[in-house]
Amino acid sequence: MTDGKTADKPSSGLVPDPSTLLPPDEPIQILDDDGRINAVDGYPIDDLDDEDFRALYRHMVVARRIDKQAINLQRQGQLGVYASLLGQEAAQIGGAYALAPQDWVFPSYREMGTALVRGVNPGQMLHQWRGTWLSGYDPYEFRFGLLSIPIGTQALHGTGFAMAAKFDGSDAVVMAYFGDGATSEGDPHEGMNFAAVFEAPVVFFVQNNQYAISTPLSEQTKAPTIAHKAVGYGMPGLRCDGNDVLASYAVTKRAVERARSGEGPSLIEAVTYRMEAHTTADDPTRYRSGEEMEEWQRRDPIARFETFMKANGLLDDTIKTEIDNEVEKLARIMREEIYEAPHGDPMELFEHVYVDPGSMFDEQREMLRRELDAAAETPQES
Ligand SMILES: Cc1ncc(C[n+]2csc(CCOP(=O)(O)OP(=O)(O)O)c2C)c(N)n1
Ligand SMILES: [Mg+2]
Repeated sequence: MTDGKTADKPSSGLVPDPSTLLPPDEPIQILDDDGRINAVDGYPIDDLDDEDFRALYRHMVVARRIDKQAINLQRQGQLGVYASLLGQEAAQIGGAYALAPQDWVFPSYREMGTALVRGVNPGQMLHQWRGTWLSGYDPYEFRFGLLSIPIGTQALHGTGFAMAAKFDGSDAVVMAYFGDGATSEGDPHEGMNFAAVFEAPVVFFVQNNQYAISTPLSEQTKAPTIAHKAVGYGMPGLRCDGNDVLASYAVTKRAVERARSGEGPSLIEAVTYRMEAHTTADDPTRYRSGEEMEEWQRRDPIARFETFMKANGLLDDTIKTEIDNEVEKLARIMREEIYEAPHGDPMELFEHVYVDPGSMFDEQREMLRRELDAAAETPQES
């Protein structure tokens, strides 16, 4: 290995000029609030044609409606819990649309929209929320890793995978998704640092939805923006209006192309808002105001894109029927998968954790077994 960029050396040794890494003053926006396209230098979308616009719209609307179905399944007692993507459709769909089939996604738990773009069966995704098993799909089939519930761990998985892809000479790019809250955790820090040093082909896609459960962004970080954190790692910080599907696409495409051409990782901050509760177990009225919700409702990602679609004659009955049919099909698949699925055995928690479990682990296992036995003997209220 002689070019200094390959496996035997971590990096090219080039130290970037920090001013080239800074995010733009304002998040990149291509589709304005009135649904008009304003071209932005360095973020072209001329590779998108009418079919792509239709596909982006269809994915967003289907994601929203499927998400609602998942919430309903939880309310019916079919799922233990579920984390909604409502409000984050543009960030997820636009970002994922910039990926190539050979690329890999390492998702957080909120990535139903990203999963749909990758072709994952949403019914199989729900097994993790039901507790049947870790997932129902084959990650290798869709190049979509398992949903990561521990915050930010997938940043490490993504970086490791990207480093391995580079060592193998593959042209695959990895997208690791996490939230604003996760940027305060150690795992994303280590993942981003390693990725920068090893010039790994990974894009860190942060959906800044303004909250980590009840903790607002203002209590999460003193950084000017999340994208500014990239400078400290030596990678570009990009920032987009995450409620603008075209900006999410163009900004991600730029980062993906950079990674694929061997120039290393980037950090994207997609500025968006979680319109639903954190999960079905949360009550957001306890920590955010109705005015704030209304303010973000006005920036609804689907409404804005719909204005663009209508203005350009792209929204006809054919696409509406296509969407209705797809939603009906996916909702049926979700119900069929989940209604018949067994509940997982809680004792499986202890399997596949340690090669050599140790005594404390054994004690915990026995404690849970005793609790389950006691619960089984206690008559249930009907
Ligand atoms: C390591 C770890 N610590 C704490 C939690 C509990 N927890 C679940 S979600 C969450 C907030 C995450 O917020 P953010 O990263 O902004 O993602 P969002 O849920 O907003 O998409 C926390 C603290 C966890 N799952 N894992
Ligand atoms: Mg968040």
